[in-house]
Formats: sequence, structure tokens, C-alpha cells
Amino acid sequence: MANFEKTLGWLDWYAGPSKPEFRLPPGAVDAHCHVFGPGDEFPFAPERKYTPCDASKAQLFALRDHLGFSRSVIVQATCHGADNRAMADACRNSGGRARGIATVKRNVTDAELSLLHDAGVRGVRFNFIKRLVDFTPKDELLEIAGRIASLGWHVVIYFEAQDLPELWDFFTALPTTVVVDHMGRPDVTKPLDGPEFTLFLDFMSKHDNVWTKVSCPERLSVSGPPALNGERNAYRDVVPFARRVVETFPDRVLWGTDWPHPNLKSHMPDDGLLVDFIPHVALTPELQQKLLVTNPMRLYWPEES
Ligand code: 0GY
Repeated sequence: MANFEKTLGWLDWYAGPSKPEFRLPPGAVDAHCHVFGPGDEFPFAPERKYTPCDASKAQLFALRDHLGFSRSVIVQATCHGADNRAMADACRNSGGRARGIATVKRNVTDAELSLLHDAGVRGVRFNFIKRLVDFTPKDELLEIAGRIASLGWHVVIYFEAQDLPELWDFFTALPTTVVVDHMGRPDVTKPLDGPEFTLFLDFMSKHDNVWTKVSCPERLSVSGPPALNGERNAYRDVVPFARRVVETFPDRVLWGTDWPHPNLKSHMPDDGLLVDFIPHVALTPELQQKLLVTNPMRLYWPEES
């Protein structure tokens, strides 16, 4: 049995999340979350850059129900490398209520892709965050994108805001829908109308195959969560960025918890508070319905939408 020791300073997910005050619309989708192991059933990958605590499918589904979500999109975490067994197992055991995003290498076979599709996988993730993954050549990624396009899958991309100029040509050459994690990680201490975030908004407005998750305020925030005084207005410095994206591209936005919140250093969020962030960025019931139901259903369960 594998016995993994967590990365020094690792913060475990918060086991007592509050009930959100915001009532999610019926059928809401948590479009970005992960499972970790459990390590003794699904070992972490040798090439991983961190070793997390366990975060099982049962724990994920319990959080989904507690917060009021109906469905989940489980994104392969980098600590599992290209071994998609934990994510695929969670999707297969969700009763059709989870879809998956995989990590694959050039040597993945058509039969393996087909099995992943049957499990519920609908996309692959290309990760450009250097602290998380080793470099994969762009020709390999383009080859993978071409193969998964024929399955009707899409590509999820994860990068830092300062790397968008260099990656622009590669991203715009992708033949599928492209979903950007966490608004391309803006530096929220910079102006909303400054060149960096304007470039990201341009990227979306010039390419209507590009979607984004307005997720991870807890990761992007500098002001942080509220003091423990009963206030529920956490991560206010991220609000203007997410709100701008939701209001400009209402049909191409998604939202996710990012549970179990890998690699956070300062604090572990209360997932109930994260849900209460949503009505600050999607102000009307119409925008909330698109963000939480219509858009993710169109992308992940088109046959039901
Ligand atoms: C996220 C963010 C992070 C980690 C991963 O797969 C991962 O390991 O995605 C991060 O450390 O920024 O989206 O969960």
C-alpha cells in the first residue's frame, strides 16, 4: 500500500464548510474541482510537483450536495500526471452527474481515449504553469488537440497572465473550444483597464471559441477572506475582474469551487463563502443561470441542454 507524505506546509481542505447564503439555481454545475487519490487506491504520479492530502470522490460528492450543486466537472490534478484513473473512477461513479477533463500524452491510444469518453471525459487540460508541470512541446499538444477534436472534446488551458502574449499564437491555433482556467490568473493589484487584463479580454473578444472560468478568487485575491467576524463578502478585490468577464461574455463563462484547492499557502477557503462570491460577479438571475447552468450544460451535457 502506498504511503505518501504530504508536501511540507500543505493545507488540507476545510472540512466544515458553511451553508452558502446564496441559493444556487436548480441544476447548478461546479465546473472546476479535483479529486486527490486516495493515494493508497490511486497513487500519485512519480513526476508530481506536490503531494496533497487525500480528497476522495465521496468527499467531493458530499461537498457538492452540501453546497447545492447538482453536477461537477472533475479536472485531472497535476499530482496524478497523465494517470487519469482517480478522475475517471470518480466520473464513472457519479451516476452521470460528473464530467472529466483529462491529461494525456502523445502516446495515448484511441482505445484509451474511447474509454475515457465512456467514463465522462469531455476535454484535455494543457498546463503552462511552471511550478506544476514539466514542459510539453507545442507540436505534441497540437497533435493531441487534433485527435480529441474529433471526439467533440475541448481544451482547457491554464497559464499565468504574463505568459499570454507568448502563448497567444498557440492558443489561437487550437481547433476546439478553449476554456481558460481562472480568467488567465490576472494580477488583481493591477488596474482592471490596464494592458494585462485588456489583453485577456481582447483574447476572448477576438476568438469566440474561447470561454473562461471566473473561478479561484481565493487564489487570485490579495485582500483575502474576511476576518472571522461573520462577514461573508470575501475576496472583494477579485470581484471587478470576474464581473467584467461575466458581463462582457455571459454565454462563455463557467464557475467552479476548485475544491480541494491545491497549493494554497495563506489559508484554506470556506467553500460556502466561495459560493457567496457568485452573486457579486453575476448580478442578475439571468446571468447566474447562464454561468451556473446553461453554459456548463451546453459544454458538458449538450444532449440534455
Ligand atoms: C487549480 C490550480 C492549481 C493546481 C492544479 O492540477 C493542479 O495541480 O490545477 C494551482 O496550483 O494553481 O486549478 O487547481
